[in-house]
Amino acid sequence: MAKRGGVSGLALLSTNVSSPKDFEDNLFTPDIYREPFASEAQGELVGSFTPSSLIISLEGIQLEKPPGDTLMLSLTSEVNSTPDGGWSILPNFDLACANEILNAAYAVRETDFDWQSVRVTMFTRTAGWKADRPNSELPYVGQVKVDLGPDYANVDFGGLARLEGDLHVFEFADLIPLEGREDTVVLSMLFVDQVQAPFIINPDGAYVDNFRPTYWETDSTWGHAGYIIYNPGLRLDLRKTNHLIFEYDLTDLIEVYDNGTPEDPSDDLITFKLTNPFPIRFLAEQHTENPTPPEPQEIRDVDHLEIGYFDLLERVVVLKWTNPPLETFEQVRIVRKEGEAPQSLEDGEEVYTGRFPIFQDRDVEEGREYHYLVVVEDCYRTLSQGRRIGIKTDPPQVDEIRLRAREGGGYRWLEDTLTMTVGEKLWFSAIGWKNGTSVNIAPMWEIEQEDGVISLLYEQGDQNEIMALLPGRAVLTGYLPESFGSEPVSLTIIVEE
Ligand SMILES: [Ca+2]
Repeated sequence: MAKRGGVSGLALLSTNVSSPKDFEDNLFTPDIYREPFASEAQGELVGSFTPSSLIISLEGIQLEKPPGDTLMLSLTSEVNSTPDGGWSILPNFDLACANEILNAAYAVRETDFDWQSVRVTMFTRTAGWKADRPNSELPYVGQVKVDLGPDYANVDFGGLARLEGDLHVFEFADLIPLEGREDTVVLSMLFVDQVQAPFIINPDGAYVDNFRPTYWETDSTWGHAGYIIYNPGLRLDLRKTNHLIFEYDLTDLIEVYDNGTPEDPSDDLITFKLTNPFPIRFLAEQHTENPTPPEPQEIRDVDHLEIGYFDLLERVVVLKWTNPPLETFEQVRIVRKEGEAPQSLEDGEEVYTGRFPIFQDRDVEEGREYHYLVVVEDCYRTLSQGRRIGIKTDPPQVDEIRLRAREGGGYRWLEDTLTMTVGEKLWFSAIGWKNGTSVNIAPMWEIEQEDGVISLLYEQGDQNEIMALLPGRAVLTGYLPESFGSEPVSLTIIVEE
């Protein structure tokens, strides 16, 4: 998905590039930057560095065309909280050497080859939460690792960096030379056919209300917090080229300026390169096999290994990690053992082999202790030492189930009695409460009624829709497994003519 110094996953591909045009030259001018870069008071450029890692959690890549036809390329992994979906577990990619390519062949339908927009959204900051209890989300990553050499051995750039061996580790967001980076965690890049010159909607990273991502869209506006950057010149013809390449050129991406004091490195300023902080391109190419394997490299383990336990529509343990940035990376292998950590690939049951940096283990039961060994294998069959992680599948604990429905721009709680009229529909959601904080839950739903007064869309889920069918009275009950510790919740529904 990216390249570093010209060597990348692109080496695996032919040179049959169909798009896009060059666009970088006039995108970023100093006047849109934060100080001191806006007034060009950063001093002299004293060094350019190529990061060894640039790690992001990818929210998604979407193809779009008029009129509002959208295709989400499935690069996320979902934990279902209704029968129709749930929330996403976002995969991490190290763009220094992510050799995943998007197989866009399934984006091709009969007489339907042209896509006029690509949107990519990524997280630029490591999120503050951890999966510290069941049914809570796994953290996001936005991180840059770079070797700045001995001159900066003890420089932390005003607390922005921490040291990991010889590497300086930064939050991705802290290197963006735009305003608002302290609070901005999301970056969206759009490549749109109708755009003639690149532009940024909100260089301060502010929340954009009623945002229309593409010009032809009429009714699907949405809000968006974070930077939104438009680039021109993309029309993908997927008749001959069925792989999308998301290329992030990391060469000399990190710049250091002397801040007007060349004798003192401790106050130097560090930033993504000011000529273009986001050298991202999309290419559509035809995949070909590479006849020559890369040179052997020292094997490395996965990074950012996380684990979570979910008990919503089904019980599942989710493992998430970042693949190491190795040209020789082949796959990750995972073995599982109950009660104690596996010592080798032979010590337990092999449950996963693959490149995608998320594994969902659905073969799990409540109240057990599962341990996993996560091993990297390269194309020479060399194995890493492996990293171990474990989890206890204790059920989520809930004091109370609460129901709420959207109303205006906010919510109203649904308590005791709800009055509806025949033909009305109402979306509602269920939230677990434990010690004053919310817990994600997917209750089972039952209706007590004489005739078909109401019906429900789902038998289970954290969201649901009530349809009022006939005048009368019904009682809706939502309940969780006994092990969650919660009483059922009931709502009386009166349907009027
Ligand atoms: Ca200086």
